[in-house]
Amino acid sequence: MIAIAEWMGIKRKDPHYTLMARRWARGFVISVAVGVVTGTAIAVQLALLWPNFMQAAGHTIGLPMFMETFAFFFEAIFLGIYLYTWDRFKSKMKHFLLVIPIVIGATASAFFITSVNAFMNYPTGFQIVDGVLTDVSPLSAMFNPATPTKISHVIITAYLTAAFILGMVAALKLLKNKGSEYYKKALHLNITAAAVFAIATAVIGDFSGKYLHEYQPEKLAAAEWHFETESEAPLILGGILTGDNEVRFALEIPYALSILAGGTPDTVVTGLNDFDPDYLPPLWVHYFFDSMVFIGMYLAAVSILFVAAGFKHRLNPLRRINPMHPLILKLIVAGGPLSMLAIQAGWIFAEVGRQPWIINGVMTVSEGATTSNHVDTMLWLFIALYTLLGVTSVIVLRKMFKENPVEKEMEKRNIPESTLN
Ligand code: HEB
Repeated sequence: MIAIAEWMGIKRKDPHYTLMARRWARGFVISVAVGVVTGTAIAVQLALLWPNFMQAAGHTIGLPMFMETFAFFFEAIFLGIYLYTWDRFKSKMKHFLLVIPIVIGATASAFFITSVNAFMNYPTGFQIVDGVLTDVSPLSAMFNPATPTKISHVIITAYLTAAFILGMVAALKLLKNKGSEYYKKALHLNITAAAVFAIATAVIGDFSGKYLHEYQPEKLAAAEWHFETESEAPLILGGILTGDNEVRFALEIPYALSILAGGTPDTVVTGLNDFDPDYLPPLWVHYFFDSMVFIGMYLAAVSILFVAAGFKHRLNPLRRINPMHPLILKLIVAGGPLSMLAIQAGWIFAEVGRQPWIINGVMTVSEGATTSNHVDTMLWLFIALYTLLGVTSVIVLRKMFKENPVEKEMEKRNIPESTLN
């Protein structure tokens, strides 16, 4: 979003967009800094809590893990240069070029680290001889069947969330101060981007479903409480499961599970009854899958409504809706926290849905974990660390933007409140 805003500022010669890029970049620095600390915490966790996992899989996934660190440094170095060279170039385009490596670095970071998670879900690129992983091919471990859908779903939903968070801020400001042109443009830019990302999310989410059908059918069956192997399988939304595996109070969308799995209603979806009951994930993942999909639909509906209402063509049935109506603004505000919840729900579904495995079919979570007696101490320490980080980042971000509001910064930089002629 920073890159798009800076680009718009140059193309439209509109200092409002340039100011957005400046301000968002400052907030971004804080989240990158938090990312450094949590990234280090994860490295410590991997070594201390998952020694057997790291020993078994370290050779196979060492490459993307190292590449992730490399991508991070790439991003961080250019972010430093970017921040300090705003007014140093005669041509604004030159400064814009510096944001490209930041986008590449941040996205590559997500790419590499998610490929490690893809490997845990569908491990390839090695042989097991006497219980030891040998004949390692790091590249085929990295590019396993889970990689394409996982990486694209993670990256696009991260973009979607960023656009909604920034859109939420703009909508909140507009609810207070209806006239602000800066925030109207910020809202428009973010929610238009969000509509594009939301459609892409739905398309890729559909591919993720097809991936599960082919490679992790037990995860899909658990998500959908699908017990009998059959075609024309319905998608089950919400509901509760009774003691004898009867689904109650759910909304059923006929054929939708078969279509999600294979694209046609006659796709046969394997049911839970046909898997080894010792290796099935807990069935409560259903709620997490549902929440994610529901939020995905919500975000798509709200952002598409906003964009559609903006087209004033006489054939557009939504043209009479004011996209800046307080109700629409409030729906957008809700989209901010909801998108974050969807990310959490998606991860909980993907990870718990792989249980009891840490490396699918190769090593269980209990085999991968440490046998040390101090896991509970570690838990408290990490909770303390994450709480501290969470609280400080909120304080720092609030202070940063409260002390230097848009109006003040526009005055300081001689940017007019309106740039529309
Ligand atoms: Fe999601 C995950 C689908 C939306 C975030 N997803 C996921 C999965 C699936 C899906 C199937 C699993 C995969 C695996 O495991 O491999 N989604 C989906 C759909 C939808 C969605 C269909 C609707 C559109 N998501 C969504 C949203 C979000 C998300 C909205 C946010 C914002 N997800 C997610 C995550 C995850 C998921 C983060 C984890 C990772 C992976 O990929 O796995």
